[in-house]
Amino acid sequence: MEWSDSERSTIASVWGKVNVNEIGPQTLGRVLIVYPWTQRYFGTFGNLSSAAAILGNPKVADHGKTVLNALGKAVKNLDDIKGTYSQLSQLHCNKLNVDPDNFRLLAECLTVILASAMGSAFSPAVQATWQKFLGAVVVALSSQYF
Ligand code: HNI
Repeated sequence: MEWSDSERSTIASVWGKVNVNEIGPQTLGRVLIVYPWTQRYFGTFGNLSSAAAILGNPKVADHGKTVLNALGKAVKNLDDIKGTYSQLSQLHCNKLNVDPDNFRLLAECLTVILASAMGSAFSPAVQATWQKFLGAVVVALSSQYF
């Protein structure tokens, strides 16, 4: 994947506006609410019985932060996202048995949350670059499945 200087600075600038401790929990919570079948992977997380329970669940919040912190590694390694996520891809495939289609769903929910948090700063041009970035993340996380 090639990145222009302007794409690099857009991705860095979006990431600079992300508060991992807020956006992480909101994103994972959104995934679990909008796509309830994803709850099957989080059987040890306790009460996921309603939207309010999910958004108030401290394990969901903690894990949302973990996921977003891991996304930060891709932001800092744009030239080797695949290598950066090689082990994480293996883990999700072999140990966690997460269907890789779910990575796309999480990326989609993150975009919705960012659009809402950033307002007009999340312009169509910014979104286009951000989607390209998330697309590369999804491909990298899926890379060890095949
Ligand atoms: Ni994911 C664990 C990163 C998407 C289900 N996941 C992790 C860990 C990281 C991580 C980091 C902790 C690994 C470790 O313990 O060494 N996950 C990411 C990233 C994305 C992602 C960067 C997408 C951008 N994970 C998803 C999705 C699902 C998912 C979409 C399921 C719907 N992940 C899990 C599960 C675990 C997990 C389940 C284990 C959680 C636990 O603590 O039991």
